[in-house]
Amino acid sequence: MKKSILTGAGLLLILTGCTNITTEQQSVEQTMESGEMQHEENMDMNHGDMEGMEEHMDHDNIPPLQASKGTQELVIPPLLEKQKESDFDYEVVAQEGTTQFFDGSPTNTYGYNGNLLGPTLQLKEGETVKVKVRNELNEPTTFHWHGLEVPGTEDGGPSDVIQPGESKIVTLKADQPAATLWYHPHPHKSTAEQVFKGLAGMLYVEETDEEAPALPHTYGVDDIPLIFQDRLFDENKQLDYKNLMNSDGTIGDVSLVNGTINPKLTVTKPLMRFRILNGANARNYTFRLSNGATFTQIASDGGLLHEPVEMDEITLSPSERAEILIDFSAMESDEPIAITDEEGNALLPFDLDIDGGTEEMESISWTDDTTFLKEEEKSLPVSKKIELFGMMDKVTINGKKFDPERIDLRQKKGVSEVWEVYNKPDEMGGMIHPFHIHGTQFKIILRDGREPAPNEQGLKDSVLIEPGERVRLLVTFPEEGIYMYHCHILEHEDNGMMGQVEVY
Ligand SMILES: [Cu+2]
Repeated sequence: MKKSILTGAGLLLILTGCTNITTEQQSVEQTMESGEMQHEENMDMNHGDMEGMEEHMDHDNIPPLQASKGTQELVIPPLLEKQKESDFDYEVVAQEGTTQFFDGSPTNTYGYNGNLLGPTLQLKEGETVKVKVRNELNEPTTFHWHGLEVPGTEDGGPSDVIQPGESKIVTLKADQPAATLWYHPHPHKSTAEQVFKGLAGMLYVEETDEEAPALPHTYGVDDIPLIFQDRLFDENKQLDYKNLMNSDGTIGDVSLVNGTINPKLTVTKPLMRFRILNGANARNYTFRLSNGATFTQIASDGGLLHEPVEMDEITLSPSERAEILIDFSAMESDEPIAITDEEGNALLPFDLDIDGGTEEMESISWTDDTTFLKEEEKSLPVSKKIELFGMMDKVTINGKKFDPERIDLRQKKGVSEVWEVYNKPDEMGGMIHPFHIHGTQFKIILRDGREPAPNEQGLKDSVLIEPGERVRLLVTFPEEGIYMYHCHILEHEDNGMMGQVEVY
């Protein structure tokens, strides 16, 4: 069978490619000191004296998303084309534009190389490219490559500001397994607004190993990016962030997929691969299929899972990704099928128009002889403790708010350490914080003392942490530099729920 695939050395390499483990007791102890909790001091929250509590979103009462009417074919972001005869390979321009979401009322939006969102940038595993980034906005921005393990100088964090009208060339080396990553702005205190207005794009690291599983990979045909976002529009159909924003995370009732309102997707192949990004500022999504069918998750944030996992739903917090396969061959074309949210609202209805094809779900499998985590990785001591706490503008990490002048943690390049991240509940129970670390793809060792679910046994750069939950991560930085770690509720990030780790 053409598509039959089994593992081989390629995948094994991917899954074991995780650096040398050295405990380095001395540096660990130093780190413990510098990362020490200070939560009881200045920033600890007393709800009695919190201002603006009434604005705090009741997180059990999230405004529901409107179901898609299925009136527009899903927009597939174009592939970013390589420059010819130029001293850089790609150009990404942040610019203003307008988008026609509603009849007769154009909405002012931001986009990369266009009006809304951005083109998909494809890098091959191991490839090095030069990307010219240019800021045509009327405000400063940065270009952050989320999930890409590049040196701190290329990472596009808040210190790497590109002023209006300016540009620079960054060098991106995709020295990591094939994965679905993304890019977005990261300017301090305006990330949420710039993403809300439309800045985000997909960044793929593409498989080059011929031994690797032969997954559907025809872009826009059987390999589809899906950027899920919710948006709130004002009465003039504008994304007036300053008036619409909620400091605890701006949540809207309008569902966009790849920037398309009321989308549907015409499916032409029996076996489809979807690369799902939760690109929302703050909303968590749980995705299901409307007909109750299962699907197969094949990848998490940083690449293929240890093995494919059959799922009937998947939850993604902001910035998390999942690649899934849906087998449409057994589904009736007259039965309505959609990707829904947890309320059953159809976010992406499918029209089946399958032209045949030979792909079979059964042929897509792989097994791996190695364990997801080695014994010596599991038994490493915790060397960095992170405590997430607060809500609205009172959010902190280890009792502190972001200070660009302060290095919070230090870690040696190539040395694995265990970060324990605790989401400290408050009197109201607390809320989910998606925790993201730049410059690394980590593994989840334990969730509250338990092994991670099979669909989290893969590389991750963002992790959903429930209130009261304690998550242990095996973190290794392959490059040097200063990297952010932060809550990926973008308003929390802008409110200072962010720290810096220096990798040396
Ligand atoms: Cu948060």
